[in-house]
Amino acid sequence: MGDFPDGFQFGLATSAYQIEGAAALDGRTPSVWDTFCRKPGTIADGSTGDVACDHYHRWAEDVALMADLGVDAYRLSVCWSRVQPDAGGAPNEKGLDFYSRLVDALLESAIQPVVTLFHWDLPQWVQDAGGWRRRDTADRFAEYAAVVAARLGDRVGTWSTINELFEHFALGHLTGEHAPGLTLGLADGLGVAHHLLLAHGRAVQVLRGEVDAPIMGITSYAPAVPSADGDHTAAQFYDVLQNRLFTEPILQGTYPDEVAALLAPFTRDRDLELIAAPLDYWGVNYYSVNAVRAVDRPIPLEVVAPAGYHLTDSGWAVSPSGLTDVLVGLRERYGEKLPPLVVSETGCAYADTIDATGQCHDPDRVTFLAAHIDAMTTAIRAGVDIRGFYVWSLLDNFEWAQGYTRRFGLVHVDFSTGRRTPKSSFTWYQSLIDTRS
Ligand code: IFM
Repeated sequence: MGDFPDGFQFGLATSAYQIEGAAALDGRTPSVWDTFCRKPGTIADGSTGDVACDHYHRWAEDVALMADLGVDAYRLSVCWSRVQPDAGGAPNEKGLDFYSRLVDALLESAIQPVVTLFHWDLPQWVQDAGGWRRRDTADRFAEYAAVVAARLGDRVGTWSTINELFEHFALGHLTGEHAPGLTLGLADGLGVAHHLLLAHGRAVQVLRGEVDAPIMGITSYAPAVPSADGDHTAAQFYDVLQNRLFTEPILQGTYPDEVAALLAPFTRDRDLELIAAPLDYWGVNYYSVNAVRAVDRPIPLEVVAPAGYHLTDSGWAVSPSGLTDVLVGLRERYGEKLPPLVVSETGCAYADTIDATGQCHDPDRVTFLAAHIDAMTTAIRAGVDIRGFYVWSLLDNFEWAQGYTRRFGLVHVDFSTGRRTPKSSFTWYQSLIDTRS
């Protein structure tokens, strides 16, 4: 088996709004992110995803890059408003054609397509009807899942429902840092959390009926440490919100005690049964450890960088051992209920530039990835069943509220020309995949 179990998959991840561009082409209508980016002060560099990496036009070049890299799998997301542009929900064939071509090209290059149905770009028409505050948005999501599954279901290798429910819930609906920019209190905001979970459950139900491929849930984890002595309660509550609020209902059909009463008004009979439908893989997105401090605001805590760590350009603390802790901790907490794991995202932002010889050297990213792969193999040796590792991301891309100011790619993108330049981390990952050690 070498350092990795047989069949272990190395991959890459991206998402639709962050790379596609072509925001008004072939019938696509705005998502909440198109709307949000247009509000002054929301995005650090005032940018939008209108063009992004122009992947909608350059997808063949991007697939060729991945083929050259040698990855086993590629995690992409589908843009809902490309597929169902209007409230009627009628499928948009041109939008579906794009993903169909992409999936075919991946398969021709022996790269398994891993398709996430929703990576935060809710159609504006769904938001206008109430978005995730409404329970029946889960029904709209199930209808959308059925449309995508009917078109791609014969070729997608693995399906995933919603990327990082916590971030979409918290940044989009509590703090307002992400689209749709809402600042709901916790009592209302937890309704959003429940409806996202319902949408996940409904999509799993639809996919089980339509496709014969494995399904993966994907959430993010960050160990939470108190920023100072008085912050223990805040850190514990943050741990509930990020690390348990979404995981416990999906994996064991219960809400954490700390928030169960607040969720009761939204929860109907059999909801939790639906949400806890069995999965084939559990995706772990991991970037850092967080320090948490108590603040006197409606959401009474905030995340800060912990002292004593190297920070990436995002200000996130680099802690490979935190990944081992998360992976081993999941196995310890959920035991038999935990499906095989996949590290479905990790990566780092650094200010990578093209040098005078036209090269892009990113030694900090190589160090980061090597250390995190090492941390994952420590968990494998401790007996955790881990089946894959996906780097975030193939390309430098639109990093949400940070716009184009954070570069996460193995491939540098010149956003004025679209030109792609593989970085030294690309060559390093290529060699790792080739030698599998
Ligand atoms: O860019 C994001 C991605 O969309 C979700 N996971 C974290 C990445 C880095 O912030």
